[in-house]
Amino acid sequence: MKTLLDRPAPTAAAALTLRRGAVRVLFDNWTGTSTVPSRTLYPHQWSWDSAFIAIGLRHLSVRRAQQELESLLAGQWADGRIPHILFNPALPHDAYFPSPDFWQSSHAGRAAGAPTAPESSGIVQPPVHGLAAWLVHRADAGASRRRGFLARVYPRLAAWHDYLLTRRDLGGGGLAAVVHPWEPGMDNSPCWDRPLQRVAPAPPDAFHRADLDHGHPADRPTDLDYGRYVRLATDYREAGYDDRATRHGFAVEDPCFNALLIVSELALAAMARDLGAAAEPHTARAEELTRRLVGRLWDDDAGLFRVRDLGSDTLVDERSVSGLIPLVVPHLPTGIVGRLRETLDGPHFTAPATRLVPSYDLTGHAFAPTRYWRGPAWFNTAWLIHRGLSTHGHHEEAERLRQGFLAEAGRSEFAEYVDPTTGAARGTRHFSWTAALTLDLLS
Ligand code: 9WN
Repeated sequence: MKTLLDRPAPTAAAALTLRRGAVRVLFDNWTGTSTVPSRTLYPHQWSWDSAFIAIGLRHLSVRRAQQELESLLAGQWADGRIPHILFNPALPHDAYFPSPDFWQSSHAGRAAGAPTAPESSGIVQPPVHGLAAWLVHRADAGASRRRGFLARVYPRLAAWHDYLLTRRDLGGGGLAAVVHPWEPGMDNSPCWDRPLQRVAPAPPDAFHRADLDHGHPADRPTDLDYGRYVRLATDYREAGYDDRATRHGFAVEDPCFNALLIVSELALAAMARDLGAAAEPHTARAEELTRRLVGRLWDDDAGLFRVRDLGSDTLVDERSVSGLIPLVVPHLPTGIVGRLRETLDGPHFTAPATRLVPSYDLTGHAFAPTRYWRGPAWFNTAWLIHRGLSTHGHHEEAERLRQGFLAEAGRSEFAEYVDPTTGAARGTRHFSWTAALTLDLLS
């Protein structure tokens, strides 16, 4: 019997239509200096979105891809952090919540070295930027060298990693911690439920959710989630975004975040080599981080990496796609690669209606097929797992995932995510990283 898994790769004509559609999304969402994730739901510049977008843009215009990353780096704080949002000053404050009035980066963040402009949030997102910058450089290394691209971005990216590995080593175990559910980029993952129980939510009348003007409430986090997001961000802001002074109500070590740090650290090694600088400190750091990742987060019985809750210093008993993304780390022990592949193909992550990977365990108690990071399948995580499978030589599986990605991206009009049980498109459409990573997988 033929199954969905046997669907053929797109024909040349279908690939051309897909490519045109993806290019259109990226043109429409380009502001002149960077790309918004979505014109409606996310009208500013987001950190890890820009990294994924640059990876796709390099196939259209290397210059534009460089600009995407460099406009983000222009918002870097003196302590090295790259904020998760840079705000477009031309938009009204109620275009997105929380707005610059809430974050107050240019006043409250002064001590941590926030620039006076652009206004930004004070939290961060996963460090995909090193990888993105290296891929953008390699797309046209000659032009990149002539323009001094690496020479400009390398020190900034090195400062970013230094921030994460010093100020954010809150567990003292050599991994970077995240201090807000927005930081790992998987906002309402069930992995945060337990640690978030310790956080008293801000009262509902303390904020107005602009996301519900554009997104369906069933697809989005709940008001209770938002109450906790607001409380945590307010506490951080009130402590001047100082990681030492803040009593972080939420602090976890996330596998995806740290895996991306390792991959980006290896990209810094490659950049250093290209610039005639020493690569060894970066490769040594990547090796050490890989050891720490395995030592602190690997769960051999479950066959995936777990989140470590620093509040109780225990692993969280939930299976999330975040725990599969370390496949992207090149020097992972072979036994772990094998176990991750089994988990990917097993009942927790084999989605019946798509070849993508659900964000959360299909059999898990909190699985919700349409609610954001509690089940839906996302395209950036599929791209990372595709990269991981290819890195470890699993080319057939990588190709199946690539075909699934392209089929779903086209069918869903470049949706933000899809319901893994039906394949229905959810969230916003014409979402930039879905389009950008489509271009990358078509190239
Ligand atoms: C909060 C922009 C971002 C992504 C995140 C995704 C979502 C924001 C929100 O959108 O988060 O940062 O308002 O829900 O969870 O991964 O970077 O696309």
